[in-house]
Amino acid sequence: TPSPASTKARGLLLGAAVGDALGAPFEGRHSVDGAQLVRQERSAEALRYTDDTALTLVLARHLAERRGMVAVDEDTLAGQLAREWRREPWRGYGAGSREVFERVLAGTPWAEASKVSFAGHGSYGNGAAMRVAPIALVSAGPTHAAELARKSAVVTHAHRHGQEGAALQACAAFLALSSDPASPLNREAFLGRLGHTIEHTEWQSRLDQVRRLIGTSSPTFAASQLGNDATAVASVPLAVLAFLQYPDRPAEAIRYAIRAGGDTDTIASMAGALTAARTGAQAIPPEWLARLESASDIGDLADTLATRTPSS
Ligand code: 8NA
Ligand code: MG
Ligand code: MG
Ligand code: MG
Repeated sequence: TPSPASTKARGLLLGAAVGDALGAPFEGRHSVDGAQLVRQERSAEALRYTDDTALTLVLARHLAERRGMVAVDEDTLAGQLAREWRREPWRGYGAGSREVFERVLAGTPWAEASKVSFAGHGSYGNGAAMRVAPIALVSAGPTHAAELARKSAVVTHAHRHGQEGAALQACAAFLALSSDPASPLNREAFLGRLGHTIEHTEWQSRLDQVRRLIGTSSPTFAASQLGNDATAVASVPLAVLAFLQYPDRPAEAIRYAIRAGGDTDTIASMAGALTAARTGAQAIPPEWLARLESASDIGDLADTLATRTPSS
């Protein structure tokens, strides 16, 4: 039998992948009705993941390879992310990220390449947050998770909000991973800890909105308040809310995120990572995992990372 750490690490990675793959067909829809989602859930077709999972796996392998070293090496990571995009460019990448990867592959240092997009402002898309969950597996605490997340984000997302979104998701993933699924999640303490780690005022007010929305059963109403697009500020808070609505039921958290519409694959991926990091992979519907592309390799990678000890 797998160790509890391994089960949770598998939950984190497989939850991210299955949320991405289930949400992908609906990306960009205003909202998703229950019947459409049920059809997708009951189909026998393979569940194909997108850029979210592809880059999450790059970061996970990066962390696994760096056992005994500084956890995140920006130069190495930038090249690895860019080469993954070149290997499978059809996975549905954001325009800003594609631009950065092109420049990195052409030899421009990431620090320069990441600043070119969006008229020199850098990206505040959710592309750094969508791939960040594995950071939680090598972090010593929530503050450390946020620090490592920012390091992993900056190689593609020069804008502060792109980095803070990654810090928030990594911190949430750390707290979910270290929470005991045998006792009810203390939502107030969870949000308090997130607010303590992510100090930027814009993000503080998003977390306050999340707190007020707990218990809101309508995902479309939650999306109208928090946003559901491909920017970090308008997607990571909704993923955290989906987790807080259903901290013990990965399938329900993923469904909530998808029914909210918008950037469905990314928000469901982030929500799936959080929820299944808390519950462990056994709480993900086995029929979903049976359809998931590369599920066995993803599980193996999670096992490797589960034995990785925190480092700097
Ligand atoms: P990105 O850097 O292109 O950012 C995503 C989007 O955020 C951009 O397309 C812009 O709309 C917006 N944005 C980011 N920074 C700025 C800025 N400085 N000024 C104005 N607008 C800005 O790519 P990324 O890797 O951060 O994005 C990840 C997303 O792309 C995920 O959803 C992923 O699944 C993929 N994707 C998204 C969609 C969608 O939302 N419909 C479609 C295909 C792919
Ligand atoms: Mg995607
Ligand atoms: Mg997306
Ligand atoms: Mg295997």
